[in-house]
Amino acid sequence: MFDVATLRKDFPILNRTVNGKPLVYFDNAATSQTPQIVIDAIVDYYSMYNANIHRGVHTLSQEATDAYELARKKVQQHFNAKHLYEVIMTAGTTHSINIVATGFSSLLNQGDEIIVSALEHHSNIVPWQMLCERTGAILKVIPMNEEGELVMNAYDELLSERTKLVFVNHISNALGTINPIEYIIEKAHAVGAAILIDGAQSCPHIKPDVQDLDVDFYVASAHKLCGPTGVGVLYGKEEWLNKLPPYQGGGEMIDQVTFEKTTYAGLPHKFEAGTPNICGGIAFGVALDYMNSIGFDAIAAYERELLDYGTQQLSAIEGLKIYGTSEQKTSVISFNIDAIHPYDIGTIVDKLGIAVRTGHHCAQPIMDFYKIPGTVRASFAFYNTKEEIDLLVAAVQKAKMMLS
Ligand code: C6P
Repeated sequence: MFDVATLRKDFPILNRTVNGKPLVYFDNAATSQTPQIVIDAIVDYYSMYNANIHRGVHTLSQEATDAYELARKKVQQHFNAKHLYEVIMTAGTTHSINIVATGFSSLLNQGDEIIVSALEHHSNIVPWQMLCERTGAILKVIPMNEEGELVMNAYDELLSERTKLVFVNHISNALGTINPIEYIIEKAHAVGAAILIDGAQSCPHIKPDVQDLDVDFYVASAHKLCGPTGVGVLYGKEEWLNKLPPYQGGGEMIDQVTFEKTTYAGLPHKFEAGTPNICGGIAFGVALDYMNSIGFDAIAAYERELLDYGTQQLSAIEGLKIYGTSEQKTSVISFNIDAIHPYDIGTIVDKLGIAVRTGHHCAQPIMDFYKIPGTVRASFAFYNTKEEIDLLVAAVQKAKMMLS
């Protein structure tokens, strides 16, 4: 039974005030809040078994190693990866993408083509541009339409035997559009291209099944789904991870080291040089357990209600324009009012205790498409309520009055 009032009690931060008002946290697409059970796991790690992993025979190191590897197992189960060693623990989505983009330097030739989409976050644009600079590959872009959807027949036309890689986000961070990734994956494979899906924004709302999707790489960050910052996942199919060279050299990623030659460890350690974010990894596993205990179907259904209510209420404000109006979208509302600058609205609603993100949301090409400097973005999570949306609507109305 999904009960938002009960769930809210899991999040201590939701009890605080900001500028003398109860906090209304609508910046969930930037980072989600942390339930007590995840905070407890972090405290427990540093209080009871803080030690380096995979290295020591002592009890603390064994306990930390077991807890960290259990977290990897939870990630494997959550994403339904076929093998445990296909789960690379990383510092987050950006790190995961860079491992793949750097690795492909040795697999691409001049004139090969890479396809990204117009809806990407800078994390899924810049590493591929850098890859093109290194290899002479050419970047192609799937265009978007006014509703903030990708134009699929244009994608079909971009694909050819020259296409080696396709990179698309599952859900757009700036607009909330859910992209048709099943179609995108199938078409990429039909021309023999590898495909990476950026799941940074989908993972808080959807439980992806990487085997069912038949995706080559899927990446995500723990902090978007109730986990800590600085930890994330790179899922890769075994065959692709074996083809890619290591990203960084260092401890734990080796088999044998001599000054003449070094051989590398197998998967997943080949991509995990140095001491990882041990505590973060363990807490990531706990966060996944927490989200799964609520259930992603229940989360998606409730967030859809919030999205529909928020869209209806905000649309009623005269002069307010919502960017991203696809039927297939998640609980993100990006908007502007007349010519008022989004920062000004964001600053006023913050004075009323409401946290939204303003600006280009690390997705400047989307802002260029709409010819705007940025938007106000309210992004809802399963612990938000319709009453909080009412407070946002009132605050935006007030901001409009003050700034018009
Ligand atoms: N988007 C937002 O406010 P990191 O920072 O590595 O955890 O995630 C990067 C990233 C990659 N792809 C997408 C689709 C994203 O949304 C993000 C992070 C946040 O929209 C912070 S910029």
